[in-house]
Amino acid sequence: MFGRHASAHVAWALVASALAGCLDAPEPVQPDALAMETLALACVVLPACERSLSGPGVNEFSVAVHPLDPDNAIVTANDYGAQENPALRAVNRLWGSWWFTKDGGLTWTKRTLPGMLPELSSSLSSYFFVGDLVVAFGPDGTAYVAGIAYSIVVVPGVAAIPVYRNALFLARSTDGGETFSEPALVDSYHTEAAFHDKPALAVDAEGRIFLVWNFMDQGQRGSPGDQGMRVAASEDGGSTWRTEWISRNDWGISASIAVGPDGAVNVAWRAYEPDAIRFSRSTDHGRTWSPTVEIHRMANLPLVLPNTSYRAFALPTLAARPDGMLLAIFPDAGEHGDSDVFLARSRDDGATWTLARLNADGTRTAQFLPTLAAAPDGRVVAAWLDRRDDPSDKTYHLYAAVSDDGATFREFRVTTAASREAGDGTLFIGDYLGAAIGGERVYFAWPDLREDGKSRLWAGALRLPELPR
Ligand SMILES: [Ca+2]
Repeated sequence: MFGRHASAHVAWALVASALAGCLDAPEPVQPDALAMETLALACVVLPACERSLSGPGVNEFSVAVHPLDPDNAIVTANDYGAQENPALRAVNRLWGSWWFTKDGGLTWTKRTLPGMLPELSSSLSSYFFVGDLVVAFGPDGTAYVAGIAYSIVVVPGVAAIPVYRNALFLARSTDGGETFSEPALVDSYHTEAAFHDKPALAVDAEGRIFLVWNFMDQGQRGSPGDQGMRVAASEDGGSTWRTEWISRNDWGISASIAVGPDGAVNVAWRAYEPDAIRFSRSTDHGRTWSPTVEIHRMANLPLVLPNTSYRAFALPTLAARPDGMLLAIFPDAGEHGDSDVFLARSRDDGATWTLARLNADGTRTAQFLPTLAAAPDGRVVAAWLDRRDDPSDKTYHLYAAVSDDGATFREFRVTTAASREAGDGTLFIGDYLGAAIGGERVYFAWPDLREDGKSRLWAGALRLPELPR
């Protein structure tokens, strides 16, 4: 999601949170009976369970696993670490990179999207910033990476009128992430008023590609209410797209897609008016969408967590089990007002949801940036950043929880060392992290501050049979 370079949009989000809190402040949610036990996991005996993959300035991770080769996984990220390089800083570029492994997470290789250096021609060359990369595999093992590209440019001959340029793009890989095709633009706008943000990407069992994002138009071009969640669907590998609204006149952000066992496309997102997690569903491959369902009305969780300077958006991740159960994970203020991780489950295609707190610690520390992944056999793994081990509520570990049935979870700590306290007041650790399951492996990618208080990409893989049972 846009980071430090879109302050106006961040301000929107802040204002939205504050307004929603004033107008409608529901009671903190009460957990239902979700069985949970906390167990220790000896990460040190699993050689691929934590690896530092980057220098500082890398954040916002997406993970996908090859459906036919669980040793092959791809992680994507905002590679703001490019600013550590004086040559790249000179051309004022913030770009995106990906890392791939073909040995189950023991070794990773980094590649950067084309177009970062202006002299290297690419469809992205005319943009200054690339971000919010998201990765997914299709059923045949083709990998896709999508993201947003944007810039403010001055049109020659039209004085100094800035034109906001913003696009969604998609690239594909047929070699497990070693190379990606030239990115193709899926949708683009040239106006100060419109902005695409935070795409989600999914491929169904027939190879159809779905890209969902939040479209914002501040009203100079279209009607004041011309914003909401949009979907682009492709049935030919990304050559052509059909674009529809999922919701309109709906101020939201950060969609998550889960294709169900029946082929239905399920989408959840964070809405701001009112402050809620919302849901819609398509049973015709993205052509039409159900009326919006509210999964959960948010309590008053501050955007910036106490005791640290980094923001932690309350964003949902959606997953579908093979029995049709839908699960949505997101943080919210718990019984004591601190941040907790909640899991909402639906057994009726998203019509109704039951809510439970997932983290089972007895502290009042923050649990935040949760994500969720479901395996074809029905197992579910959740992961989040967790400060329970630091009584001062400043440093965090990566925690995870595994379930066979979506109802009974066993939580455990993944990392062997805590993050350090954030190095400075401007730290941006990203708005989300990643997890994905393939075969017997679950991969995680998270922002880690343990080395020097700066955020780096760490990734790891665990074998599902070795997780607590
Ligand atoms: Ca908490």
